[in-house]
Amino acid sequence: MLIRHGSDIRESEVTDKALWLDRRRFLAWGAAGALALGGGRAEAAPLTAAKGPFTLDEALTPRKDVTTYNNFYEFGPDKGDPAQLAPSYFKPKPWTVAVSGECAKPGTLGLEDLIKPHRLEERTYRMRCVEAWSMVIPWVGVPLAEVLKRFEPSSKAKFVEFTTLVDAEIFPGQRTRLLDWPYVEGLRIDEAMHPLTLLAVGLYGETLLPQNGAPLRLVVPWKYGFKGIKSIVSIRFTETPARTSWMKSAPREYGFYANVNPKVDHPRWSQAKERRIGEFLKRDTLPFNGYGEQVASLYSGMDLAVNF
Ligand SMILES: Nc1nc2c(c(=O)[nH]1)N[C@H]1C(S)=C(S)[C@@H](COP(=O)(O)O)O[C@H]1N2
Ligand SMILES: [Mo]
Repeated sequence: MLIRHGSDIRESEVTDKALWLDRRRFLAWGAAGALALGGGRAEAAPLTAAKGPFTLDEALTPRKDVTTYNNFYEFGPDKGDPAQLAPSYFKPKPWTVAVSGECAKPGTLGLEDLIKPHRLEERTYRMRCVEAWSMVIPWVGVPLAEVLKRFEPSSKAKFVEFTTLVDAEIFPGQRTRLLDWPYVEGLRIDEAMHPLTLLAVGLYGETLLPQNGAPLRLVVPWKYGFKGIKSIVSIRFTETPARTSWMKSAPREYGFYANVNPKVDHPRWSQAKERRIGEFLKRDTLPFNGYGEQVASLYSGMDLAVNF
């Protein structure tokens, strides 16, 4: 995050702006009819979800902030880029997810088939970005563990790797080399199977907007936000940890575990405090983002300053 390679980026932003204006004119003709498909929408559609466990006693971050202040480098490096560019670029399309690797029942499933066997839950979680700001977001989704179990991971499945779609037609940021696309993230298998880990399809009672990772994204509330990979098309069970995009981009700054930790500073800033979006005074950063009771045991015996 906050990595800009100077002239390179500025030039592409100029190009994008021109394309974007063109694209808006073009879309005025054809967008409306395409919105009914399930695989990612430019507009949110209502979802029915039961109240799940792990709710929070903290004020929700307004929907307006959750949907306009985003990190999604596939649309560009600035917080406003995703919400500004998504309506004209991101097109609804049939969405499939390939599940592969160390499991007995690999397969490629449509979004509906992946999610429909499960009961949608609403889960309100804190989200802490590594950049030291945070939100409280009412997600809608299914526990990742329930979905993964259907594919019968083998004893060799020690890790899970997730990949975002590559398609520069709908993700204009992928025309730049801001990151080494595709965006890749990973979890250890016990983290992936933890009951807090959510595969989200919505927020605030509606399907995800593109800027929040439509149609399917990961939410791991005790880790920094960059672990919550958006617009997932591949889930792979592996023996070794994924080489994640942020580790490739800045290995000394972003580790594989990325557990929220007030005692381990980012090399370029402190992690002791955070700014809750919409609040004026800073808050103390909570170990594991306040989920220590549920997850600290996953890391017993590990040095969290080394495994950051
Ligand atoms: N594919 C992809 N996923 C991503 C990102 C990204 O740039 N690309 N940014 C991450 C970061 S840094 C954060 S903080 C969260 C932000 O999620 P939100 O915009 O829905 O709040 O998404 C994460 N997932
Ligand atoms: Mo982030």
